[in-house]
Amino acid sequence: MGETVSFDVADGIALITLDNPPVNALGAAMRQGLERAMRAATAHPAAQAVVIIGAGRGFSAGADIAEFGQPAQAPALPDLCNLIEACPKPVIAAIHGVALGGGYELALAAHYRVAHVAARIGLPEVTLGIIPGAGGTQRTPRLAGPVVALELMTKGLPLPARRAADLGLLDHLVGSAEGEGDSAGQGEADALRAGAIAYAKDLLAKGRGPRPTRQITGRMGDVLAYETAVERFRERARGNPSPAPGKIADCVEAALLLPPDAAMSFERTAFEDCLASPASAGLRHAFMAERRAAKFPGLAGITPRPVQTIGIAGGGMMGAGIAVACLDAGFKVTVSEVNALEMGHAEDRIVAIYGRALSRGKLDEAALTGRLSRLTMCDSLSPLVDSDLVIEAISEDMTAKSDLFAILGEAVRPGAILATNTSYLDVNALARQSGRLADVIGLHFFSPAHRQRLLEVVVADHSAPEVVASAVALARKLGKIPIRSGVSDGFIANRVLSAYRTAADHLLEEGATPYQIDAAMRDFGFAMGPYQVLDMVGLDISWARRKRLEASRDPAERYVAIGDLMCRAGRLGQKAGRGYYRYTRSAPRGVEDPALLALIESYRAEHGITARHVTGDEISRRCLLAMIAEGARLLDEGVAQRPSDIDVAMLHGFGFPRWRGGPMKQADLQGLLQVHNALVKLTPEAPFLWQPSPILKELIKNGERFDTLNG
Ligand code: HSC
Repeated sequence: MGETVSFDVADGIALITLDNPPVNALGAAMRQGLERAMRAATAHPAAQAVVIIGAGRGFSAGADIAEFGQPAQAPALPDLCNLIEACPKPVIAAIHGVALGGGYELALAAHYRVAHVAARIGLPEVTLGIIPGAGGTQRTPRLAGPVVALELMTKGLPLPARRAADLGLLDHLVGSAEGEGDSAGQGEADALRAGAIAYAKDLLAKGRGPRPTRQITGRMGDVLAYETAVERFRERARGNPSPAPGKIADCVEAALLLPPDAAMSFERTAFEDCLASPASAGLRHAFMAERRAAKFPGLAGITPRPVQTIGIAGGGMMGAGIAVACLDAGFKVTVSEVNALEMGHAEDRIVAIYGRALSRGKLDEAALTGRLSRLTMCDSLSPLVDSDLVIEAISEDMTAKSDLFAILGEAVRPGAILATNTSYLDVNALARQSGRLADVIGLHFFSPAHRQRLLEVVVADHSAPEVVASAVALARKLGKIPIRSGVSDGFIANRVLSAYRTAADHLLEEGATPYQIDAAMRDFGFAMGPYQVLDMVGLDISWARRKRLEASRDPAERYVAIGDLMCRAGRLGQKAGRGYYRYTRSAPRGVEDPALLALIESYRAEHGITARHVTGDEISRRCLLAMIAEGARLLDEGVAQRPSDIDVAMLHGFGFPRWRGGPMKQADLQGLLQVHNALVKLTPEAPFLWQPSPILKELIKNGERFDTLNG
């Protein structure tokens, strides 16, 4: 027996247990073990029925995503599912925790499905750019009908057990509603095992035998009804860069029209087509990168400092968002402002965030009361001094932050952690101001802080390992994705963003319009172009940074002053009614503004620049190259610990299209030599932006890719 699968026969029932922590992914060893166990159960004279159950947290999270792209090892999951379905003894899948993707397909191939009420099932393959490829597109419509199957597979969202049972996707539920929705515990697994064995015995007592899903046709409905639903779906899916949603619809259609074996082959080909698509490469990379990001070096065996109470200095937009994130995660939170008036405004912001959540039905009154009972508002710093963690979230001003850190360093209880939410400033300098080097760390939240999942954990030169471990633990509790950054102006995400904007500004200076640049980057996959975003956040923010860096800027650096001119002319973006676009009551999303184009024209004339023709392709290519070049510099400098963290920063911080995986993944897909050569060609134009970093050359020399550095 494979060590990942155990097999036991008792009282007429063969119990097969999947045991491959942490999520019972169906890797090769598990598939081989399960195949052997199924054959043993089939042959065992005392076994009259078979129950397949998961050990640990759940049934199975599906195929092992890390195996995709590796040489295939038998048995393939679809073949294993067919073996289960063909078993001459009734097979019962017993589900607790989650049965997702190939995990649920395994359950679909069983003859009966029993689940704990707190379990969730789903076919989320579409989020990885693939389709259920182990019979899921064929067996789901047979149980729940083609329209439900289409929705389940194209949305990829998990269903709670009760809903799944209502739809015919589960046969029997066990356990009490108590703790429903909580993560799977031992009690849940025990209740499920007993319930599934009892269910199996009941089947035998009633003389019910195997019930192959492929033979069930009652809910298949008529083809015409499906065609109407699928037509609407295809309309919505138009333009999706991933082929998976369309292929899922094709496979369901095949289930309706073709004999089962032919339709299964159709599914296999469609799965392989999707797996080979660039969109799937990007989406699978994003999934793995997000999970890898939380692995910080040097924390093995380090115990985080306990954090139960959090103080937040500053209740502006960021402070209020951070407060909500912490309250939602169950912490006791104290927010301080400079006086009673500002304290009232801060409280209003927090209440407004919750008001929106209430009106959208994301929260009920009871939950809101619970959260607000853990919130204390105050108009001085004193109530923060007993907190386990204090997060500074005041305005981005080094003098103000330095003064605050000096006060916090003196006043806050020894052993507490002092964090800054700065987006750019020197965390080492703030740590020195506090006089408590080991206690200080950066926690850079993104706006809106209660919703954005990215959290840059800025590890200063002397941050204690247990302080870093506490930050990672905090991120997990807040449901955020932490990435480790060293101290550097703008850390990871803002530095890559700045390179992107600089490349765009160069093209603007040379002849492109902001509207062309925005359109090209939307075509690339961003929801908004760089100038739409600048208008939204306000041009004064980046202007303030440029002014701060003015004294230290290398005079040889190419500098585009169009943004500065706009700020001086009061074109600060949406809030001023004009920026790169013009905003009116009838055009709140902005329209092109000839006055801005005239301003750019006169800037070019003043600087002796003759506008050249720039294509959309050149725009997206250069913007991407600039992001890659800056990402490589971050790796060279040791600010980012791995390329995939840079991808996560751009995916979650600034809306880089997920299906492209991130800038560093794009570099790997394009080929590093090609990237390097393009950068070399551009270098004379602006060396500080385009000069390829040594790490790029080193990887090429060794025949490696950025992915090699991801570990
Ligand atoms: C699939 O099933 C394809 C099949 O339809 C067809 C195959 C046919 C092939 C045909 C060939 C001819 N694999 O998220 P967490 C790891 S595609 C490998 O932090 P949570 C994860 O990386 C799959 N590893 O925990 C992490 O590793 P670490 C469809 C997987 O409690 C650890 O588990 N299934 C993995 O927040 C913990 O993960 C899905 O898309 C996997 N499938 O959430 C489900 N799943 O410890 C994907 C997880 O080293 N998984 N890991 O950091 C999830 O949604 C979440 O992980 C869970 C747990 C909800 C399971």
